[in-house]
Amino acid sequence: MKIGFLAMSGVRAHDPELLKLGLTLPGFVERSKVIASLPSLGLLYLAACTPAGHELRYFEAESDRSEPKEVYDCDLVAISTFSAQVFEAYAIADRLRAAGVKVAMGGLHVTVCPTEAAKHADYVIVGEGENVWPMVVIAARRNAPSRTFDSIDFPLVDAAELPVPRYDLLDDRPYNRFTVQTSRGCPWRCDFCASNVMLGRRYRKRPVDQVVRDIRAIQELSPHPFIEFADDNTFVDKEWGKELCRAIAPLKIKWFTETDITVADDPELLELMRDAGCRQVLIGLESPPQSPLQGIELRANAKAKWQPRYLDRLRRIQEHGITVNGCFILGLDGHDAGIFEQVLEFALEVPLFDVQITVLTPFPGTPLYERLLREGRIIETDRWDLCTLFDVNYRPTHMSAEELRQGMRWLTRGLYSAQTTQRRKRPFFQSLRGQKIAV
Ligand code: B12
Ligand code: SF4
Repeated sequence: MKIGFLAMSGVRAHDPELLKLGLTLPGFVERSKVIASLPSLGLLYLAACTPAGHELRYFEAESDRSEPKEVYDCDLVAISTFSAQVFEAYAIADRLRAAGVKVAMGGLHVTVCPTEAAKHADYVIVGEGENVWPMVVIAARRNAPSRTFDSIDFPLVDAAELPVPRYDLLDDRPYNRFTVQTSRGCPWRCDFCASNVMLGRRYRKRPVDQVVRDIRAIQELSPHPFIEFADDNTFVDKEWGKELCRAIAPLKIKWFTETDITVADDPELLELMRDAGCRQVLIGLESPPQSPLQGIELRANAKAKWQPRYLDRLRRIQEHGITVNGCFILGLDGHDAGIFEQVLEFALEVPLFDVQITVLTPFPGTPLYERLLREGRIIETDRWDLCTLFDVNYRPTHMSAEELRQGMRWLTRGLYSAQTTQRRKRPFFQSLRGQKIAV
């Protein structure tokens, strides 16, 4: 069979004023350009797990979000879904099926909404795909009737047995960054989190030599790649993290990852990260004031416990020559209209090299979504296209939805103007003078 893997990249947002701001503010535009061009790691893993004897092609949806016409030459097309793009994905799936192409859909969104997805796909896959995908390919080849496959009925994906993702299928597309996974899942459980933790399997780390193997495979295609680790939380296990840094240091790559703030508690780890090429860590701080953090991490109230030492921990990371991208969620329960100024002040006080602001987003399948639904606080149900992290679709507790939208725009202007961006970034560069690090 000819099998196509169709990725739907790019960023999504609906708020017209925010979009307008995004097109003009320097800090905002830089990050959007960087992330908009990441390939789909999930699909590259599936390609690597495809039984032999099939012809494989990787496609990106066009910039107008339509499917490239070559995809109609395939017998089976795999589509990966996030909530924000799922309606676009369903429309493409409907067109492909009408033309006689079989469609398989998986990913974070259909994992939590499989019944909805079954109206648009021949095969729906719940959870991690690697062990299920070969059965889907066999089903398609036999023309087996439509069905849903649940990864829970298959062995747990062994993190030590993952193949090299088929980066080679990316051909000579102009990607400026590549993704690699060093771990899957996260031991914490924040009520709003819609990351890989949604796939329902436990936290697993990969053997470091296999991470090295995957990076080397990328270097064969692109000698000086910038790597984004597509992990939920890389440095949960500090000793394994040190092993990882020692192993990747000789590869001379630059990389970025997502981790929690406890990474700051181990100076030896920070040194090893810097020497191994870590340029930035993205950390979910969520809220400068502590009380809105109470209870949002459901296992040990970890986020509220970490908050009192935010300032010194963030400074320590940046003093080690690693920039921090601090993420804040606006509109948590308890946030009032003062939160926008508090975030701006905090970002300048650290000062944070990069900042990401998003609005609280009830992704389907999360405890947050269930709670807001119960409390009658979702404004429009089933509007998955609004799950962009930038569009407000719920009623906050201490301000109106409109105040939250306005505040988001105000803070966007405040944080990303040329002047504030310079105030946030310059101290980092100044502190590097005399040190051996180049960013
Ligand atoms: C890299 C990334 C991107 C890349 C995606 C590139 C691409 N073409 O896929 C870019 C930068 C484009 C991106 C964009 C967006 N992203 Co993003 N992104 C991530 C990130 C950091 C890593 C994802 C990843 O690579 N995971 C690793 C792979 C191996 O896992 P996976 O994709 O889930 O695939 C596995 C299974 O799901 C399954 N599977 C997946 N697809 C399929 C298909 C079939 C047929 C089968 C059988 C199985 C299967 O098998 C795979 C292997 O086990 C995550 C955060 C995180 N740490 O996870 C956020 C994340 C996925 N993004 C998120 C969001 C919100 C967005 C945006 C809406 C942001 C915006 N406003 O624009 C857009 C979405 C628009 C779009 N184009 O889809 C949310 C999604 C939440 C949700 N449930 O929908 C996440 C979880 C971040 C977060 N915590 O909020 N993102
Ligand atoms: S620490 Fe991050 S990845 Fe882990 S559950 Fe919380 S938000 Fe999700």
